[in-house]
Amino acid sequence: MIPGLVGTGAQSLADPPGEVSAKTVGDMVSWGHRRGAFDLRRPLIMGVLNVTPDSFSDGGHYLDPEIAVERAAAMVAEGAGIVDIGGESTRPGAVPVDPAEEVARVVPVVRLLRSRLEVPVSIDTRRAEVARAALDAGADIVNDVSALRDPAMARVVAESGAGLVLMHMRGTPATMQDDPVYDDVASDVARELGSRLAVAQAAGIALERVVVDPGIGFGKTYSHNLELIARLDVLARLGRPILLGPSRKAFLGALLGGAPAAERAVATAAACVVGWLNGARIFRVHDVRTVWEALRVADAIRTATVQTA
Ligand code: HH2
Repeated sequence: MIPGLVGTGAQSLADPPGEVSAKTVGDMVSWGHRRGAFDLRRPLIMGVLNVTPDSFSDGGHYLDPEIAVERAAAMVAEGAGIVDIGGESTRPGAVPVDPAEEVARVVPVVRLLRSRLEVPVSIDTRRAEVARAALDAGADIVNDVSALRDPAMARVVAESGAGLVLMHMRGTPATMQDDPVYDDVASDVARELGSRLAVAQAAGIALERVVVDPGIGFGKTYSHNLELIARLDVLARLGRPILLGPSRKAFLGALLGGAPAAERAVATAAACVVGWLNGARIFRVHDVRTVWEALRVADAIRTATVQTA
């Protein structure tokens, strides 16, 4: 971690698209949260810990808080710098979970994890009351796949000083894969995320604490997902670090001729490496060791190129 934060945040939405300025690049190598800031000059891995019965690739594995915290410790040992705890599946077609049930799933895990490990914890939720309960139990970051759609969420984040992930999604998990259409997927996603950044800023959330995420698989066709990873430079113009979550998702299975979710780790690593080369800084993944190894090599090669160029 590096002390202090740099810069003030996003380019204005009125700014013409163009090169990312040197100042903006400075803004994109740090991400503040409740207990410090991440140094994003190196790839940062967010390990996925789903405490749900029905998540698409690991549902039902970590319902017992002791087992969940063991899994968190293993991911930290493998290279995770954040553990992301989720109590509601947002897979395509998922039915919303009652907020009280979501709180009952996540809070004991956040509390136990916080008592055992130093690693920053994010809470993956769309609901302000779940975020508040998790922050009270010791979480540091709110990962909101609906980008502040709950009207009370922005205040919870602003008041707590939590870090925030603003993810792009069209519609809801129940409907998002019903024929998603964009004029230009990269520009449309960037513009829509830009307006959510403005909402965050208007609510008093310091932009140094916010990162943006194109929402791989959330209201996107397989080719939209590929194009978004290929064109992350368009998203980078928002001036905030980019988080990428391709982990084990269906577009990878399709590319591999129908490989099941548990056999998509190398494909996930490939997507993360290209994402890193294209400007993503934080990677939300299940297969931490595989992705960490791939990013370690990619980063070493990229750094060598920069030094000898
Ligand atoms: N993807 C999922 C959940 N949360 N958060 C961010 N910021 N970015 C993502 O791409 C993202 C996310 C879906 O994956 P998973 O948690 O493994 O599945 P499920 O929603 O079925 O629990």
